[in-house]
Amino acid sequence: MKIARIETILTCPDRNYLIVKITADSGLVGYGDATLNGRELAVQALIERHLSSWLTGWDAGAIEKIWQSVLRQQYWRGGAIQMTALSGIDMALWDLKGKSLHAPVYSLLGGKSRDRIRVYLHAHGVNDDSLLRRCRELIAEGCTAIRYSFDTRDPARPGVVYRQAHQDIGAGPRIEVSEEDLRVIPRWDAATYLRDLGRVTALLRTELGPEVDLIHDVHQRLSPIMAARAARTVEPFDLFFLEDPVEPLYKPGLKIVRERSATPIGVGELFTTLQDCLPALQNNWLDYLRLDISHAGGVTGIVKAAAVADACQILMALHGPSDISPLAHAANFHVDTAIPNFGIQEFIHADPRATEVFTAGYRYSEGYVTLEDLPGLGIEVDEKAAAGLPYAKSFLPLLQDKDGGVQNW
Ligand code: KDG
Ligand code: MG
Repeated sequence: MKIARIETILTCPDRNYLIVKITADSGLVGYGDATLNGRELAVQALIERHLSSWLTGWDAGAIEKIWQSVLRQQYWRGGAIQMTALSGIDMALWDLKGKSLHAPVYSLLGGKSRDRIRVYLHAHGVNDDSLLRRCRELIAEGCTAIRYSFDTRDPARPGVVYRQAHQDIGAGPRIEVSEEDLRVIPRWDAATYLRDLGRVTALLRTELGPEVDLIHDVHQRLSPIMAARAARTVEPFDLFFLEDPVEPLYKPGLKIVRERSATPIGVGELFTTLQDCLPALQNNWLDYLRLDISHAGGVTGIVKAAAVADACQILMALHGPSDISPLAHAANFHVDTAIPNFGIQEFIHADPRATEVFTAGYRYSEGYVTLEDLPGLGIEVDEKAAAGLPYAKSFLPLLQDKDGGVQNW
């Protein structure tokens, strides 16, 4: 089975997704997700203008060889744009292989380690009451793990609140902004946030009881010592994990957090290679590795990283935000089904418009996702519907401190 064509489909069923479509000489088609939120056009150009004609004619079944070739031929190692292109191609090749063998991808990865996948959902509140209400709604429908977020008051400007960018579908504005809105940079204050974090976490634990697993994403904003304080502050309230407490490019920052608190730590959505993860894995500076399957080498890259994490007794909690398509969510679930060291999976329900483009290859019910037993990744793409929903330029936001200094959003 040879690669006859590699194409991309850029579509916006409510948010932008870049789909890789690989057609084999037999006519069989495989789909992958190469979405890099806010940089979709760069990845599309890389695939269409640098990679697709070169890879035409290759043996579509030789996934590892293609993976290594794309990685090494570019010479300029790693980086989110290149690794996203590789991830989308890899995912489409696994989809194609599964379809050609009439086998779900998980069965090609060693088969089922589990029958269903435990997921966590997002709850955002603009105030304590609305957050509690949202958490209770999720719990009532069977959810057992919740990632909570909240808005933070601006102490320098009475009445002004930093509206935390979040992904709780239906609970307000999404994380992406227009170019115009990107010029208005919100302000955020670390000390106020830390106080809120302690208060809100205590409230949730008291009101929701000991059973529900709680997760909070710091989104890389704190200095190592402030992050250590955050981890200690939430320690009595028994978090499932505290996510991205520090800037992940500087990995020893995690050591400072680790040495000062027993709050479990989840990190990894900004790592694009196994080598990025190694210092944190080898030193056990984290408990949950949260790689993104569309940015860290696709199914091939994630399975390799999971094996190394397993050797270090670290569990996988793959990134499953709103900005990956149902194809990448499905790829996550196939890996989650097969690997031994599964911890939990982040999950966001697709916007109803996405269901016009992607068929459903998995089902969510009461805190768990179950894969349908379909060949490949199990998701089909309605290309006509995708073409009717064209790309809409959007950006990830920016944040500044009280004094105007640039901050991670
Ligand atoms: O595009 C950026 C999002 O993927 C990211 O902000 C989501 O941090 C995130 C998470 O944990 O889901
Ligand atoms: Mg995150």
